[in-house]
Amino acid sequence: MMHYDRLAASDPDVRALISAEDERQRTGLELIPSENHTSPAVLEALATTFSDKYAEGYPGRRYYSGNAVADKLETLVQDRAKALFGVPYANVQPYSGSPANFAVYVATCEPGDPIMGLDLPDGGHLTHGWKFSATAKLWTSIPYHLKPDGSFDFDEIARLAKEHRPKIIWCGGTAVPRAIPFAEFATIADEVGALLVADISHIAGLVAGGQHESPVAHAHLITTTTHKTLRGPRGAMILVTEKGLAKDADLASKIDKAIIPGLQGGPHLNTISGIGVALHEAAAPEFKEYARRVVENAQALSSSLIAHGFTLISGGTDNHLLLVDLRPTGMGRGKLMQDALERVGLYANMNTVPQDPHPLRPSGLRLGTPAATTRGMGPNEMERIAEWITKVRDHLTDIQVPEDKEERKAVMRAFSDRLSTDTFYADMKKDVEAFCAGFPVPALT
Ligand code: DSN
Repeated sequence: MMHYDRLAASDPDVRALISAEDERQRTGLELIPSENHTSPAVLEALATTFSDKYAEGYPGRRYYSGNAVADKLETLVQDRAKALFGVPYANVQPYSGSPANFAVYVATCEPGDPIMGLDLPDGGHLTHGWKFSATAKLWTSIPYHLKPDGSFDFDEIARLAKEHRPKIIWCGGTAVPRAIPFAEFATIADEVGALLVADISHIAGLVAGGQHESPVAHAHLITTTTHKTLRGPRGAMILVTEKGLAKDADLASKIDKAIIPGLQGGPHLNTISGIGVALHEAAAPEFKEYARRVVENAQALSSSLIAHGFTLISGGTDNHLLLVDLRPTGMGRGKLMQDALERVGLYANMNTVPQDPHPLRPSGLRLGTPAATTRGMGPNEMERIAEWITKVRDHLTDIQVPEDKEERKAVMRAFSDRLSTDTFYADMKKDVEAFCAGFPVPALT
């Protein structure tokens, strides 16, 4: 448990908000698949004097003095990343996933070049060329899709790749419950001369823990955030594979230059030290067991929800996340479920379902098990969670989300009022709190 005595004396307002967030996390349950709880060691590494230091450049070639220690730190973290993922090069400076993905474009594309990625409503990321992202304004985005059964439509991907000859094909996403078939993507990318970039932000911890195939043999570049299944601080890395260097011997140097001076200034050394701690933890044998249990729990949660009558995109999961299709009970119900679950302390997020016509009022609910597994929960707890989600769904059956904007606003206002007055939610919140007390958040013990 961190005590923050000096912070409390200096700034009671911020201290109080940190306490409130600690309390929210302790008494509720993070089911958002992109979230996790870091170890106390990772959190301690974030709050150090490394936060005070500028280190623009790379080890041995900085633009500021006083970086002998920073050089050792960054080299250590690069080496850990290379060893964990089996790659010859790692850049550990990206501030987060979107800047990492932008750096890949800047390093490898000219403005306007064609690029391909999974369409956002089908589970792709904003930076894979979503039409409202700058990536689709600066480059020519050709989105590909999932089939109705939730699998990748490789006929479409191959057809679009041959037609448009993209510079980059992204594989990976933010709401893909099934394994990414890297070899199939590589066959298509190689045929058209594209760079295959695997964005493994969601599954990096599963790759490190042996629960998902590694993209290393297939992709030229790999990007990943460090705070999802990998359980580190918020940050990101770009990895270049042997295959990438064989295609372009300058690829690593192009990535370095895209990060700085291309897009970023000084790296956040405290974050880099936290990433180093997380990589060290992910290399330990216990992490393999953690990754195995994340998937086991996601599959247990899937089976329980299906048994309670829910429909899942693709019918289940191979990884840490599941995507509930709420359309059988009405369109646009993602926010209803998200807000009702939040009210009882279960944090999930509304999400589009494949080809969802309304990304801003989506019809899916995204759930994941990385954080619950970190707290020590197992399949029995997943059954309990599925029961609560089912009760919330059944309690909402009298509400439908209207197409008309004004009617919809009125319905959502009434729903919001009901969340604060209906004792159903207050009672369930107490049950969730009692349940969570048995599964401490590691940094809060
Ligand atoms: N926001 C991340 C997620 O929740 O998946 C992706 O950037």
